[in-house]
Amino acid sequence: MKKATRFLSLFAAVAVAVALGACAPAAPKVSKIAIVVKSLGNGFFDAVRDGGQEAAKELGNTEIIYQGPSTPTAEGQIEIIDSLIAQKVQGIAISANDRDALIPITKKAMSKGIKVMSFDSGISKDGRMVDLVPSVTGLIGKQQVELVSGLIGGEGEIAILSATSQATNQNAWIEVMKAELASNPKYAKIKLVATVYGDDLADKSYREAVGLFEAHPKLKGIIAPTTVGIAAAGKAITDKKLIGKVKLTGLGLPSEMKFYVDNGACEKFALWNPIDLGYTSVMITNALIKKQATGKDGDVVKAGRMGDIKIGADGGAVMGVPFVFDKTTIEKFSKMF
Ligand code: RAM
Repeated sequence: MKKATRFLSLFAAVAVAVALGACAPAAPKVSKIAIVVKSLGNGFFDAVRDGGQEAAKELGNTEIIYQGPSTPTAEGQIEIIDSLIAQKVQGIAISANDRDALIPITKKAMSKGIKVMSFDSGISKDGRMVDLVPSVTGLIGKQQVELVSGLIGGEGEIAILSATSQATNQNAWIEVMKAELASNPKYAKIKLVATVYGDDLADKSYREAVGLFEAHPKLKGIIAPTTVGIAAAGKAITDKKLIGKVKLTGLGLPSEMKFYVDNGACEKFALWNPIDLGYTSVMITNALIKKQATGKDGDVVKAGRMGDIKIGADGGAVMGVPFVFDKTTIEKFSKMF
């Protein structure tokens, strides 16, 4: 009898333990989201990473893996994605160095269930589920032309100092700039004399800027639609004592441009908030992972403090409107990004 009681209480204890085990919440599953950038060492992408980490913290159970090649090449990004597939990450948000070259590897990732989106610099539609642009491409391109025109008084020679020749984002903006210069009568007296590529490397961008001064002595303005390029051009204009002679605008980080706004090398430039861009990208990748969105036209992602992000045709999404910075606002924004 005693034996039977002991057996029963042991049985009851085991049953309770099993039941408790079944009810206990499963160990939290951590989503690994990789942010893959054009290249490391670029302050713009460091700010994107910070925004991504902020979103991950808010979401909980989310780990950010921040990676990029040392120079902005598609080959470097392909290697990274291959290793992310092996690491079994759940999502990848990438700023692409080439819109087409990455398609086979991102398709491979998606075939393994990894959710892939591009942001900033997109992959063509077959290679990702969503493509988030910081602002409407047409708006960015037109704003750049308007800025340079304002600085040079509506006439004279200008040049573009871009990032890499394969960059999806810069190439799309440049296409708009060229169309705007060719078609808008306001810009009839502005002549685009060269488009050069500094590859988002500070030293190469600096050399390209100096090359422009030498090749085009009548140059009045530079548009550098890259944060690396505009800062390098600011330094080149300063070093070569061309402040006031060659006007500079483009897309820059206030923290990197404050010096050149203060010394007059660059009176006005534009950008969006890269922290917001990283934050929004992680929110969208998370929504894809959690199957709250698939990237189809009409999907809406609840992106925390950025509100609702609407996915449109071909998985395209837009974040907001670019800000313009000048000496009245540079102080405040240079402390943020
Ligand atoms: C550089 C990169 C990035 C671009 C910014 C404006 O940091 O080329 O892709 O969006 O500039």
